[in-house]
Amino acid sequence: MKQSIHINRIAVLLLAAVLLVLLLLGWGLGMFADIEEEPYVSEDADRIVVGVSQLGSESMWRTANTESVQNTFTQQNGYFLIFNNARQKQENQIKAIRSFISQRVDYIVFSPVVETGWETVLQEAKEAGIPVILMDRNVDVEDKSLYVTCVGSDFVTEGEKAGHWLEDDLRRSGRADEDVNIVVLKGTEGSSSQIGRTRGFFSVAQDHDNWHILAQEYADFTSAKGREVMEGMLKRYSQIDVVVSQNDDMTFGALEAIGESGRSVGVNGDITVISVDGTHEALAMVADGVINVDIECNPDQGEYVSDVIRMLENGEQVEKQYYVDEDVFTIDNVTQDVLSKRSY
Ligand code: GYE
Repeated sequence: MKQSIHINRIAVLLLAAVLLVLLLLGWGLGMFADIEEEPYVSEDADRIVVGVSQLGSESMWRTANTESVQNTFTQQNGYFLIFNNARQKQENQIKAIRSFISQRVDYIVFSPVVETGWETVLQEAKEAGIPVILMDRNVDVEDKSLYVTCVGSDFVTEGEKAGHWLEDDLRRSGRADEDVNIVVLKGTEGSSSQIGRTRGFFSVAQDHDNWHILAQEYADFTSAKGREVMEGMLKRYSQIDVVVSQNDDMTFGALEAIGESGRSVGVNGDITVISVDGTHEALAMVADGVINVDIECNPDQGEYVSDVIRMLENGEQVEKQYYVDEDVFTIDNVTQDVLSKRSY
């Protein structure tokens, strides 16, 4: 009797020991799975894994750009998308890119919030053998081999288009030789779109001695900041003839500020409004004569990036820069058809 109790106890202890070993083993395997960081590998082995670092969600344009990425890099199209929103912080983008490298994605796509400061992390991607595709904005690096290609807009041309439209408009209205007071709302400091649009517009402005740039200030591509900056300008300058706003969201904010100041805008108003992007809401205002001109910036870049990836997959040579198609919209060409087709 005594002996059988003893044997039972040994059996229970043995069972407990076996269970403990099994438990530790399972935990250990789980840990290794974490270290490997490859949750997608087994089910998604033949999909192309793309890590996308989006810079933020500051504007309607950006929302449309994000949607374009998310609608393109889908399972049905053969992709596995890892998406990260950096909320306007370069350090968050660097972190996201490092995590893409450690997950060994097939491609890194990113929209750099500013142009400078990318060498180290891009070098890390290069050493890991992961091709980097820039989307929307560019980087300022000496070693161009740090990225494969850039798909985006020709920002200098956009700025020039704004300047040339103003030249034509002043000529048409017989004011080509009159003094013109201009204020400029600039996007995120140090971003390609801000730098290029400023350069383009100023290259035209410098040919006109009668164009006076009263002020040029950063308003971060947001409506709230556009409103704040415009309010300040309206307080400082009693005679503003033209507002050049580097995106639609800043324009919306500026229009609120101008409205409150009692001044009128647009085709029949005191202040000429030049905007950039061409979102649905802004084009509706162009059609209503509130915004004089909107220089289109095309956010539908997902497909373009996907085309580049397909070319790389086929071993084809790609160009260093691809520009998307873009138009200029005034009251003369924003038709109902244009408005109904504009999805963003
Ligand atoms: O115009 C603006 C956005 O870089 C082209 O960034 C992009 C710009 C766009 O927030 O609305």
